[in-house]
Amino acid sequence: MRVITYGTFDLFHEGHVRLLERAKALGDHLIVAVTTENFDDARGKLNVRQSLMERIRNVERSGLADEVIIEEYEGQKVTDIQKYDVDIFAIGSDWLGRFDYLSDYCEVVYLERTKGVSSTQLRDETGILKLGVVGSGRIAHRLVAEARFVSGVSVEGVYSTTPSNARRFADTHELRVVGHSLPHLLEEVDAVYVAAPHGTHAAIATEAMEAGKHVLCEKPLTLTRKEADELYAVAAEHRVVLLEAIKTAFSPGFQRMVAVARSGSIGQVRSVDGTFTKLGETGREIQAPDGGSISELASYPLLAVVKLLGTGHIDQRTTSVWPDDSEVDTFSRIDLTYPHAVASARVGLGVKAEGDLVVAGTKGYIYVPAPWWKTEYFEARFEDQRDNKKYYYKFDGDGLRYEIAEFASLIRNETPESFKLRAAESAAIAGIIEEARRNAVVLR
Ligand code: C2G
Repeated sequence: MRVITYGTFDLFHEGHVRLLERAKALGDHLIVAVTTENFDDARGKLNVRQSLMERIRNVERSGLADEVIIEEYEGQKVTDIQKYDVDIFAIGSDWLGRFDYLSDYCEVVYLERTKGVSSTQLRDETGILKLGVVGSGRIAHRLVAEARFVSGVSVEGVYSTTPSNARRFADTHELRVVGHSLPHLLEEVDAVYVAAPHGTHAAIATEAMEAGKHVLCEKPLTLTRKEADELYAVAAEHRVVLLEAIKTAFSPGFQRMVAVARSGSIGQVRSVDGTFTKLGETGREIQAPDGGSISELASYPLLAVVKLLGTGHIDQRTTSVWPDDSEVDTFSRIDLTYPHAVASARVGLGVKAEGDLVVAGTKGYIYVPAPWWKTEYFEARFEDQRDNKKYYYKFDGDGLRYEIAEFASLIRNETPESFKLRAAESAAIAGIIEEARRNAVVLR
């Protein structure tokens, strides 16, 4: 029986070894295909640290491969299986179901993956970041799914105030640790991702940082400016990374849009208008005390505002629509005045509008079509249309992989702050959100 398996095999660890052992045991000839940088880039895998040559060498050194080949393009698996006369395609169970299409060509086997990369010796040698998840809701699920596209990050465990939810979550994602308490989870990991209800972020993040753990915290970081400032102070004191998970901030397209706008190509920025609306929300998003259009969604347009105009606004006015039968505001407009510019953030839960972003300047404007917060494409437009320019970028999957990659590389490089979202910018956003929720003119 001829067996084939594929992978990046970056920072070669015991999970890889066991996978290769299991694959080899399925037959008598094992072919291991190692991905090229190019192919990893095309399939949205981030932060691969070792070169193709190093990764191949590690696979060879394991002594488990009878043959090593290179995977360099989409669709290659179909060709390889036929070309190498393969009987069994084997891959880790984190890909369950994803390669069923190959069963037209050979047997497809999903092998149990190794839960976590548990030896600390390994961590020190290879620099794999062990991550724990606090919370077990929809966004937490998405984060784990996206983390497999970030090399050097291993999601090890979960903690939830509802133990049965945590257990189910750990089963779904094959996690090693179900924390029976937050301190228990913290003992097992280097860093946590906080996806618990907004009102609990500050307490959880503080406890984690005081235990010396890095924190990636869902937006909104906090609902008050004071708590946000305190959290960044705790991070500085304990020399850990605290990053607010506003995914847009870390995506390649959005960063480039900000850079183009701030490079002066559209002149001086005079206004920023961003909209983000959603239909069909249920659960905490539309429940008191922490739900509502502002707390759920304003982080995104406010991110664009502070990145483009800074944190020095001189006036803020908010208008919220808050229907009598709703526990929360369902549509809000936050207007900000800067010394030489204005900004408007529009957000809605249960109201649908065009979700675009327009940055107006003295020489031209930037237009980012909906969904601008998953920036894949934008245009710089001018009076003379011949000067218009289109910019295209990648935004893979849900985009959470970009924030995970940034978080991991800040930790690895011992950089306390990301220029893509500075502490001062994140705290300013918390302040604007707090003010908007407190002092909105409310329409019923
Ligand atoms: N693996 C594992 N246990 C781990 C980590 C990884 O069993 N703790 C397995 C994966 O399931 C995969 C192999 O090791 O089968 C290689 O993993 P990666 O290097 O992360 O490569 P991957 O991104 O899974 O590549 O074409 C490439 C393939 O689609 C998969």
